[in-house]
Amino acid sequence: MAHYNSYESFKTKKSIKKKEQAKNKSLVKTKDDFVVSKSSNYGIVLEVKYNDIFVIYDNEVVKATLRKDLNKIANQVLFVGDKVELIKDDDKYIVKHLIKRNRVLSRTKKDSTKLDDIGKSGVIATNIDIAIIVVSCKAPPLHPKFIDRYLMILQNSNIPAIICLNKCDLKTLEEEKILDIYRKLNIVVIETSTYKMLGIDELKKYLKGKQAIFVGNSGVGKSSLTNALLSDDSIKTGNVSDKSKRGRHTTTSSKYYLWDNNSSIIDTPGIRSLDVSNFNPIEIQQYFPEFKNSNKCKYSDCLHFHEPINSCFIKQEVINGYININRYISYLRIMSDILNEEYIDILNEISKED
Ligand SMILES: Nc1nc2c(ncn2[C@@H]2O[C@H](COP(=O)(O)OP(=O)(O)O)[C@@H](O)[C@H]2O)c(=O)[nH]1
Ligand SMILES: [Mg+2]
Ligand SMILES: [Zn+2]
Repeated sequence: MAHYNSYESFKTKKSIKKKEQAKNKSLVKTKDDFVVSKSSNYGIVLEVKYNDIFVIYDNEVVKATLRKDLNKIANQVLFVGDKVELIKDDDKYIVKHLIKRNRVLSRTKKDSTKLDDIGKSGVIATNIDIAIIVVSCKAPPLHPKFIDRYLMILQNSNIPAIICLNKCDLKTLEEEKILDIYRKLNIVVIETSTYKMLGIDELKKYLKGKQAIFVGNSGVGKSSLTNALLSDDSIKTGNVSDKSKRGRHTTTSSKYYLWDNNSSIIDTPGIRSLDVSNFNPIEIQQYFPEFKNSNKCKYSDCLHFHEPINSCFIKQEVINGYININRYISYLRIMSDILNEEYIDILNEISKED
């Protein structure tokens, strides 16, 4: 059966990956006493530039370095949003301890709460209370596939997420239709325009008192929204280059801003690819709540992929319109990335039945 073959090849890929991970692990081994479970006196990492760590501490930004005996490069060990304990040595600040992290956002699925697991796993930021998936109208255009991958990665890291459609001054019926899919899944969708200052107060309501992060492709308006929250023009925003309609890189590393008491926002650079290849194929459906009837498929391990239509209840629900076709296409794309198999034939077969 096709789905068994796929699963076997997935397992082989996974064992190669495990070996690579083991290699990375040994690279970043740190002293056991570096991570502590709590501390009442800590600062928050705003930015890490190679070995310079910028920390907001006692209401001011200080520059610190990593404890010498760790013998590590700071940007491999610490990330924006981390809570750190500092000591002062000859007027210089030194990071002595890292406080155990919560809800780590990284480009790939990984247990990055363990320091030694991090390596090159692509940690974006830590201790995130809420993530705002920012998308935009027109430039760059709105594609559900980005939203769906972010939702998966975020849910996997236990980070609550909302969707923010920016550039709503350019909104058409097309965007409305896509957003409806998510509203029906009970995901909060808000609309903003930094040009017309629309929706900013609503956005603030969701972010107040939280350590929040903007994620999304470059050019959607994350830095503009950050500016709007800060109510001054301290960050420079770039223009989308008209030729390609793709965003230009304007923020090169994640940055942390306090915009109100206890309310902070992390602005991230455009993240081109989210790697979902570490996910197990059978678990992907748990990130698609509308696949709730998958127990009605003939095979209990049905991946709703290459299985015949008459044995797969999910495919029938797609054909009957109970499951949105765009969401199913997202699902197929993700599965195709994980299993390294084409999905176009599956779509063709389904559209014949339609
Ligand atoms: N039409 C429109 N353009 C916007 C809006 N917000 C930002 N932009 C433009 O979108 C481009 C990218 O914005 P930027 O904040 O740098 O995006 P980032 O890459 O996600 O940080 C800039 O040219 C902004 O002027 C908006 O609400 N409406
Ligand atoms: Mg930016
Ligand atoms: Zn199925």
